[in-house]
Amino acid sequence: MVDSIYASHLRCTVLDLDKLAGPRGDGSTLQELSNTVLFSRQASDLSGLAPQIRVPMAALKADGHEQAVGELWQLGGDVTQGAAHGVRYSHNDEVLFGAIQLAEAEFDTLAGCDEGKTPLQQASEAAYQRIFQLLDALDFPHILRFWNYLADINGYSHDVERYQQFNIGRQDGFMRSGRDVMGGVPAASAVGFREGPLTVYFFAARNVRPLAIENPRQISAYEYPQEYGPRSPTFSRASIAHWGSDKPNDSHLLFVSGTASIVGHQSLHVGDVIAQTRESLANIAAILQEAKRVQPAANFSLGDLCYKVYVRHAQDVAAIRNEIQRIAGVTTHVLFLHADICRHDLLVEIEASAGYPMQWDLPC
Ligand code: 3EB
Repeated sequence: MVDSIYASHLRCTVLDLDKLAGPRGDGSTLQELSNTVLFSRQASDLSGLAPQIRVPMAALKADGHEQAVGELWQLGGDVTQGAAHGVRYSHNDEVLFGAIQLAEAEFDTLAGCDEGKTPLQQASEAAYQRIFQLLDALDFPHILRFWNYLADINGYSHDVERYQQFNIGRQDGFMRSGRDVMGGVPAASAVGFREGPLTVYFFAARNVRPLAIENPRQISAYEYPQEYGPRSPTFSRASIAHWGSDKPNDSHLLFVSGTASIVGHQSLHVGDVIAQTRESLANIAAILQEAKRVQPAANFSLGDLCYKVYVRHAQDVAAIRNEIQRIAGVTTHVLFLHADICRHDLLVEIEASAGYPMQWDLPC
């Protein structure tokens, strides 16, 4: 399945896990599933599988019903797997996929609380420190993309919004690991599920340093004003990595961060999910234009991307899907996930990627 050479050293298959449930074949499926991110609220969906990570979040079908979906990432060439400090990883010579899950209860300690750090803040700081330690040890210095998932992201505890607790811990994790927190920071998304451990997965590269792309329509997140919290979120609007090949779009790996209906630093179209979808896509189009400006060979258009859409209300899926297909094209692949968006006034957030072979085994 993976003999073809691809510049990004990655390929992805999106699988309907309900189709895989039941008796399994000869074990080759099992092995292939080892780099899989599972989106499912049922732990039982895992029985017999050996995934890297399960995000306790449901995927959604077009009719709004829940679905269990797997995102299987395959690395080309010789792959090494391992675990260190709770970070599970697999890598080839160029690219590393890693994941960590930390229960906040583990950090409900007197020592941490003495420092005035909430358990979520400590878990976030620890997750990032452990990830950077691993990347330093294995010599994968360049982060391509982080995905962050945390429980009750819009909730409050210790008088601080939980997304802000995460932001403080993440930024401290970066700083304590000697990483920049402005400018060339990694692309990312951060969204919420109902309950479960802090979950972070990521890709890093050994030899290729990605370019961080910002969006001229938006203030950089790391420069958001104080009204959004004491510490800014540490992410760029997209990252683009170039491995060199004759086919430009095949050799640029593009990860667009979670993108919402924000212009400047303000949420727009509060209460209108269609207008928020349109604004988010206008932001992604601006990011693609900016990517092309700084890297002229990276000539992506909206129709070239695969999308992951975080939806606050399951009943909005059909309308959002229609709007995306109207703007980006009817053949566009979109995976919907039922999530809380980090600002309470946002109903939808859209991320995207391109530049690697994708096999889509879902109906839409
Ligand atoms: C925004 O633009 C919407 O904290 O890592 C998008 C992508 C958002 C990443 C993060 C947050 C993050 O501010 C929220």
